[in-house]
Amino acid sequence: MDEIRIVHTGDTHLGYRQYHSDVRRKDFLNAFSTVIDDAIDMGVDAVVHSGDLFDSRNPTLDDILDAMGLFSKLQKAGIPLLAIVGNHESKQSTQWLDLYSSLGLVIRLGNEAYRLGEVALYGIDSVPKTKIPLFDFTVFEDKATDAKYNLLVMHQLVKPFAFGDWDIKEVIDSIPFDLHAVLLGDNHKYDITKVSDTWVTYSGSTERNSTSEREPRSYNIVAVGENGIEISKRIIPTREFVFIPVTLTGGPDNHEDIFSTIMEYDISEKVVFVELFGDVKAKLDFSEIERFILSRGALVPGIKDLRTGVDTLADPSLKVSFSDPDDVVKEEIKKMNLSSGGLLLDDIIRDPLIVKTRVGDEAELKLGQLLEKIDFSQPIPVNIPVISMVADEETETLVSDKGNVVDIKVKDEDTSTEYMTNTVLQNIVSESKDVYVTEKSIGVVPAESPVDTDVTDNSTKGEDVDTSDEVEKNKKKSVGEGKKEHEPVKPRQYNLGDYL
Ligand SMILES: [Mn+2]
Repeated sequence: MDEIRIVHTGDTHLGYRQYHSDVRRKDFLNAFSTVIDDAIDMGVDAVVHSGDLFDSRNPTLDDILDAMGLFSKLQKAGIPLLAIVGNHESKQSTQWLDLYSSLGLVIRLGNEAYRLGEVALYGIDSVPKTKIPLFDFTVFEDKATDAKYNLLVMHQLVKPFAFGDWDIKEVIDSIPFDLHAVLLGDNHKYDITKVSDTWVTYSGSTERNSTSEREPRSYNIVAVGENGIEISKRIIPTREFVFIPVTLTGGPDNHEDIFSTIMEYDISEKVVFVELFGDVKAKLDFSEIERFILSRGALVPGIKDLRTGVDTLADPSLKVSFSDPDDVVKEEIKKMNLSSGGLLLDDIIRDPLIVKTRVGDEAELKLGQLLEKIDFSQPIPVNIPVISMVADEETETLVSDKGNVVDIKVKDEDTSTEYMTNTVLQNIVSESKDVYVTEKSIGVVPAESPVDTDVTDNSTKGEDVDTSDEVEKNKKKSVGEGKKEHEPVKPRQYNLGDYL
């Protein structure tokens, strides 16, 4: 048979403005572009993309056009791009890949074989962790072809690799025909092994999505020929990350020690992290250190305070620093009166120990545990401090004749922040003649806040939690109800957010 050569890449995360840097966003595009150029130079038979094309399910128009530009290059070179959907760009039904597919730029892999000579390729889009046990392998029944080799593309964390949710052996054994290789995305770390004579490999991400991705980035070249399958790794040149360890000794001038250590490194145009160890009592001005790193020509300055016990020190001058906006965020979050579910999600998203690809699973797990503790037969728990009501012309009260839904705009006197509350009155209230507001105000949303962490049952669907669409809908709903002031309003359904 003629040799078939395939470039296997994935986790390109186009549109990721890492460290809020537009240059980093460009880096992610450049890395993928390098892979595409290599594929064209090598004249391979296909490029396989194993998911997470975009960093977000809502990429910008620039991201969409950037991707289209790369895909057009491949198309002009006559190289098909075969792809599956990852967890990051996954939409409810129609996918971004469908847009490119309708333009003839991408072929979505699924349970129908895509043939390249003696090679048949199949794909399984990213499956949320909770749906893995329910996966229906019968969709692959009668889908075998006379191809000599079968390749499956997936976007999943699999065993026997670390953090695996799905045992790849189960997949190999359950597909009703022989698989010769499984080409994977999701784990950003290159890896390869053989499971029951089947190659199983991660190409790795094309750019560093976090400081934990220290190894050089890479893609795979899969060569399928008379002698079987050979998989080799190619390194992608990407922007350098420099880690500068500094052990503070308690000497008179900590900053000078740090600066002189930084001077020993070439950090020009690089992403630079100073890692602090040693004397926990050393007083430091992080913003000054960051300014110094930038003055030496670095692209991104960062400080990792790895001194043990630094968090437990009482000295506030150590805790508060300009360079640590997390502290400011914490303060602001306190003021937002988030529900316990909202706080939990916030914690997970900000936890530096939870890698981005795990956020969805972690949220699902922790919210699940929270849900198990809640007795839904009980009235909604009060977990929001009562905000004093201001009865002036700015206060709008909308009550139906039946009177069990009230939307009230209230003002927090301390902060003069306006809130819209969806206040559910208990039945006893609606049955009495006097309509009054109970203290069971729930789901308090700052009226002008662009960010919302109100948890609805939809947001527990797993993977990346993105409730922004939901928020918009809720806001519109509130406005809509406002217009029909005197029409009866339907009783508000409790949702999970009310309980969390
Ligand atoms: Mn990814």
